[in-house]
Amino acid sequence: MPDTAAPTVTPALLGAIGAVVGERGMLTAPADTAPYAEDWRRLYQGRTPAVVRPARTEEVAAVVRLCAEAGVPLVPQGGNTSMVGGATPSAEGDEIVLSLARMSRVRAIDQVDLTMTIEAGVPLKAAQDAAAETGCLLPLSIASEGTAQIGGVLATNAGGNNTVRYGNARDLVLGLEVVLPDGAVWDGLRRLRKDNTGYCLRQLFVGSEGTLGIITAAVLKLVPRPREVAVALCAVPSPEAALDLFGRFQAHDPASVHAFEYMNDTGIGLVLRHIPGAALPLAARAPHYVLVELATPRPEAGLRAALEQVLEGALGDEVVLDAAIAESEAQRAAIWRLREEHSEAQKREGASVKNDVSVPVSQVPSLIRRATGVCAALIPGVRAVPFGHMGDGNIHMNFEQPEGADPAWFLAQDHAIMDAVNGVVRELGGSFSAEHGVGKLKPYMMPDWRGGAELAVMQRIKQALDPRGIMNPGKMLP
Ligand code: 2HG
Ligand code: ZN
Repeated sequence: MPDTAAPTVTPALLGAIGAVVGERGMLTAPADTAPYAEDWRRLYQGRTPAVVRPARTEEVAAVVRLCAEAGVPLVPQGGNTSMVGGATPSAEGDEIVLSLARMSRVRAIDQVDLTMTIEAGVPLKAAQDAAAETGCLLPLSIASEGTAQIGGVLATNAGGNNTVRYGNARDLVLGLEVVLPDGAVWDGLRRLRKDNTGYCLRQLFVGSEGTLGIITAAVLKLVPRPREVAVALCAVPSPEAALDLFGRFQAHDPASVHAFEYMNDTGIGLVLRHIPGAALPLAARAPHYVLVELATPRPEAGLRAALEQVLEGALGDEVVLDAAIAESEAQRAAIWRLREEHSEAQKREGASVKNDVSVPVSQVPSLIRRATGVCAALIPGVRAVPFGHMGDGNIHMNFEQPEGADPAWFLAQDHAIMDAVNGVVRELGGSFSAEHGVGKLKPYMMPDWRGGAELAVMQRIKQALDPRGIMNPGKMLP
């Protein structure tokens, strides 16, 4: 065997890992490991000899130490909802998946400091619920929050619906606990609002997609829970009108704008077709839609009146064609469902190519129009399904296969579509990955977009922390 051959996973290694994590912590039967080896979009079919499920930080550290000694790669995995194959093992079957799912404790919540100390395997929704029970809000909300786990959310610097008000996952992290590629544990679980003591290591690991270490726990910022929430679904004539409406809400009170989401009628049509119970609370379909959520911790702040006032002005100026304001929690949830089920509806409709891109907020209408135009010219009949976080400039500039087309044929055009969209994004001063990360799907874009000094520094950091390249190989860096 040549020296360069990847180290194989031996029965002895699996035995040693099994002794650390116990029977409950180890899956080796192909039927059990298969769901962990495929990505959510089914773009990648990987294989793994074992899924290791440690329950404590010391167990993670011991497993990493064993793999480091053997030179065997590890793929850290949370809820396995990556859109870019960020947590999928390779097809060769020589990478061990390390699932954080059993590290699922909320260690502490401090209502005075407004912090939550939480383990990596807690699903985001469970973390939100735990915060809500103490009268606080964890202000991070993403469509996959029922499944996505805190570790993955941080490792990918997730964004989602509340970025317009509270920033990305990065902005919510005060401290981290990380198992490094040699098995050492960095305990950085500080909950300080100010701490200028050298390089900010936590921000190095946030967004590093498991390539530098394994996040095992974090201290997150909380905010007081909203006492008033108002949600509306608005029909608008154009993306430009949607941007105009955003400006009106920002001018009125930027602190109350919790979410400002854009959708078009193709996306809404797919949700109405594929998601049972989904219904449009408006008199008629429209070419474009906006979901706006206002929220405030102030009691009796008159949010509803503020929402009506802004909408009345916009209706008068024909910036809004029609609007439905939620009258109950159930109606709020139903409106949000129309937005959150876009990915699922796209999946049920057939093959789609996703472009998780960002541009300056002012450029969102140009992005939607121009990217739609270049892809329509490239693939006649392709269906543009742009949706997402208009308030922070992150649009999921997705394309659904033409009706009746062969899904495999369409997916084979993915690079052509992504490159066409990215050409527009670059001209508008944007980024090819806004919130989903680079994963396995997009490392080839890195030299073009981040080459030169920036990529060289990233590669030196990787080399310094993980010289044997065992942490999530093939992800993020080319
Ligand atoms: C969302 O905003 C997610 O719903 C998924 O980021 C986006 O499916 C997508 O492209
Ligand atoms: Zn999104």
